[in-house]
Amino acid sequence: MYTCSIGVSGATSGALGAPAVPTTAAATLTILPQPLINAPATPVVLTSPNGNLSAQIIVSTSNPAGLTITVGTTIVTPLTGTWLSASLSGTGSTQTLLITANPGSLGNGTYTGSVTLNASNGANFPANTVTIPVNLLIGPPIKASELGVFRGGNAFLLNATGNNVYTPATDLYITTFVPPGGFVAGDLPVAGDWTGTGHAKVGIYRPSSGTWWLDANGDGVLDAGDVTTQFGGIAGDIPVVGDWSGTGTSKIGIFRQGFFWILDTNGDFVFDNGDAAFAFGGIAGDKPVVGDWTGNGIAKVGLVREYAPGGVPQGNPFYWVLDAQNNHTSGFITFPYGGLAGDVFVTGDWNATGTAKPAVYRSGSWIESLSTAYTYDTFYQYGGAAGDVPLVGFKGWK
Ligand SMILES: [Ca+2]
Ligand SMILES: [Ca+2]
Repeated sequence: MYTCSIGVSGATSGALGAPAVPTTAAATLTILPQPLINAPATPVVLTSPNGNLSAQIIVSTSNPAGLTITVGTTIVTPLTGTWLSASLSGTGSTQTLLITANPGSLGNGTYTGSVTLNASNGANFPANTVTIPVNLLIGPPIKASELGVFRGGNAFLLNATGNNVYTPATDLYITTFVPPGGFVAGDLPVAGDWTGTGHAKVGIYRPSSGTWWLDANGDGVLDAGDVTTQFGGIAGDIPVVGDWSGTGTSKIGIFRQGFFWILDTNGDFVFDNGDAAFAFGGIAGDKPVVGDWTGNGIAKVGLVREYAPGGVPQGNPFYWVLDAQNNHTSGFITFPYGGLAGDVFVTGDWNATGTAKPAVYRSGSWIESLSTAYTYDTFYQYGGAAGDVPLVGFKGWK
């Protein structure tokens, strides 16, 4: 509060010449604390057609002067006119801002806009403003993972129609992707979107030499457009495939000696600077699994573990430990799933939600979880011939 006084005085007043009487008037200027809007100004990312098209933000106001204020919103959508909307609900010092995108017929791309919060007590007494950027990402639909098996040690049977049943007319049966000199016992199938075209292609890992042959150009034969590389090769190395860096292509890796992960993070198919090597695991019998557990586009590691009281494992693996935070040390997702003798642990985005879910492959039955509740939800029969090795086509086979 500021105070002052205004003095009025003069020598004479009017024609009569009477002396003026000085007077003083008090004046008071009161500056009240400004009302404040508190809300995070971090960008809101909305995605279509898979993902979230709305977001809720808590908006609080501090109003030390006790004025009546109303929070309003101003919406800016520079690239188009109508895809972004916002509304406030609640009253008092805490309200909820709902930001919603309506993609309509917008094409693939990134659209930017913003929502600005403003407030006033209605008497020309504005609060601060908070501008929240909004990014709308529209991309191709996420495709569900599809089933497949590696059969007879030399052929890929792939459910390329995504219907989870064997369909002779439309499924892929690839017998022509063959390593130089032919298959040898122990060759393992791998699959990934080696080039980012939006579907998985096959490959082969040879444990005895650490050699990978990847059908990068997806034509079903090993030819000039493909990848041949060395990565791993120590006895016991288990091949893993995932998009370790979220760039949209599948990358190779190795799970070594039950605890050590070597991942080709930079995607050049050789181990070099820029790649990742870390410990995660270490109880005897740990089985590696990988997948995008959280839906942020980055594949992460996981294990399926045996019951191990006092560190002494016993029984079959059944207990999943997923490195959801991708820090290899904490914040794990854990749950039991499967666990019969012979279960093969696989993962996939079975229902195109954007996150990888578990399944067990059991003599040709695929027992899938369709949510991150990690419960048994459905099962399909695909493969099941003696010796079939399950193979998941992340993002489908074609
Ligand atoms: Ca090829
Ligand atoms: Ca590399």
